[in-house]
Amino acid sequence: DNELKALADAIAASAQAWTAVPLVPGGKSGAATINVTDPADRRRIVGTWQPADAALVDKALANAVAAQPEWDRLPAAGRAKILEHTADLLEANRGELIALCVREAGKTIPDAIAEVREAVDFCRYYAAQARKMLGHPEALPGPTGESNQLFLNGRGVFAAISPWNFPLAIFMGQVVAALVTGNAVIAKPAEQTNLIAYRATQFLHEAGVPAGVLQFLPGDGATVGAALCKDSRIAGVVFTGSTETARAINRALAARDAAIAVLIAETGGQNALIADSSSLPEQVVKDAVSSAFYSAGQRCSCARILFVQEDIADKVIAMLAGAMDELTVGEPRLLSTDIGPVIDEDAKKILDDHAARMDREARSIKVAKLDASASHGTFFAPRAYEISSLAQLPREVFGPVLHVLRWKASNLDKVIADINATGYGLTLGVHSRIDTTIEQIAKGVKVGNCYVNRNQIGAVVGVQPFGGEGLSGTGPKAGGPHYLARFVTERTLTINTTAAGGNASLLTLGE
Ligand code: UN1
Repeated sequence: DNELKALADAIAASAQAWTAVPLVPGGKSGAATINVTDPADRRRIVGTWQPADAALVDKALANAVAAQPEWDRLPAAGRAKILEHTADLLEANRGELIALCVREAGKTIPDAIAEVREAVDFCRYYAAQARKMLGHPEALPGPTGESNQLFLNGRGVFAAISPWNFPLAIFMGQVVAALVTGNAVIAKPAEQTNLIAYRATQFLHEAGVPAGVLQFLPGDGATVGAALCKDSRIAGVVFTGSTETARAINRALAARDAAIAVLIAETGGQNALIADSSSLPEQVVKDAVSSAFYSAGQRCSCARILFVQEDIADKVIAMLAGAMDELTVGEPRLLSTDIGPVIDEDAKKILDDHAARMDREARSIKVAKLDASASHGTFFAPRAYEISSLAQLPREVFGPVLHVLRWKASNLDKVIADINATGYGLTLGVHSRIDTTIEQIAKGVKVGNCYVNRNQIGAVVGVQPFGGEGLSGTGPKAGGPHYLARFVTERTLTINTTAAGGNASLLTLGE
């Protein structure tokens, strides 16, 4: 607790203004700098950043193409070591990184601590995976007189397009996965959180990633993101963000007269929590509140729809309203705060519009109150509504809004079918103490992460591989054992080792 208090005081006292510029060897942007303001108080300047211009995008691509082969030839263990060194640097600088997550992204202190933890975990986990997977060529069994080996190499140049909601963790996860597998990376983070991404890039360089192998290219979607995706020098894109943007990236990649690129996309969700009448209402409410409202509902994993069985619905709804009265929504620098601001004006506007529509078309259960400290930022009060049909909802609403629906025991199949009909498949919460019901739901709903009798956020790297299907993404799961496989090419080497083949000795390519 003392450590937390010291951290909170340090954040409040930190008057540091951060600066971010493109990191492209031999190149410079001519664009004017842009101010970053604190989502919790728009009068506070956090720092400035300079966008890349079109000429710099071209320079970055040329640098990456030139730098990648040598990086790919390094033993995987060497690259893994650099990731581990990066993890140490993140830990050594966690105070600054936590302050940045609070000030630039509006994260609460617990969320900022978790963010740094997750970034460290990604570095260490992918380093370990790379050692296992890429450490040596895999010898494959074959007939006598023949040797067969499988070699894995980087694909080339990856664009890493990362979101603002996990500005350090997902940025790091994408970038280090692509790097450790032997790719060069051009990182284009969300415009709202360039300062954090810039510091993360600096730590990777300090740990030993060459400047041409990892370049930082901040800018808007059109000038930087779209320009990268339509360039034939890009071998793959790793993306987290909206389903709509993932589709646009896919179209741009497909339209190129070039090799077919890989797209690894982690997108939205329309996540449900199903509670039956055998569940514990206190636990349902506790988990619904943390899954729907914490982190200001700005996780793709958040619960958006609570399906509650009719017998316990009145009780759960009354308890939910009571629990929402206890939430403190305000200044994220204060340890007493549960929920901070939403990321920016645009996000708030979408949520305000959705709330106005729900106020007309649904039954309002509760609007949480804002703390006095919330008067100068982009805050949105958490809300719960009772709706009568999923058809009332737009696709993903990215903020602290929970929609409650009652269901009857005889209708469980329909609940499952309705959830599947959204087309998304990211997280699912199940609250029940009946094994057969849990099994029916867990087997019936097509989702990537199913959580039983707990909340449905905060997947742990290496323990709960994270990612969805359908409109929610391509897989493979981040923080899981198959993630790195999509970043590599595979080469099978078959040699005739009999006299007829000149008794060729075993070649080793790379390692
Ligand atoms: C996201 O919000 O884009 O499990 C994905 C969780 C996080 C979600 C990250 N790993 O809550």
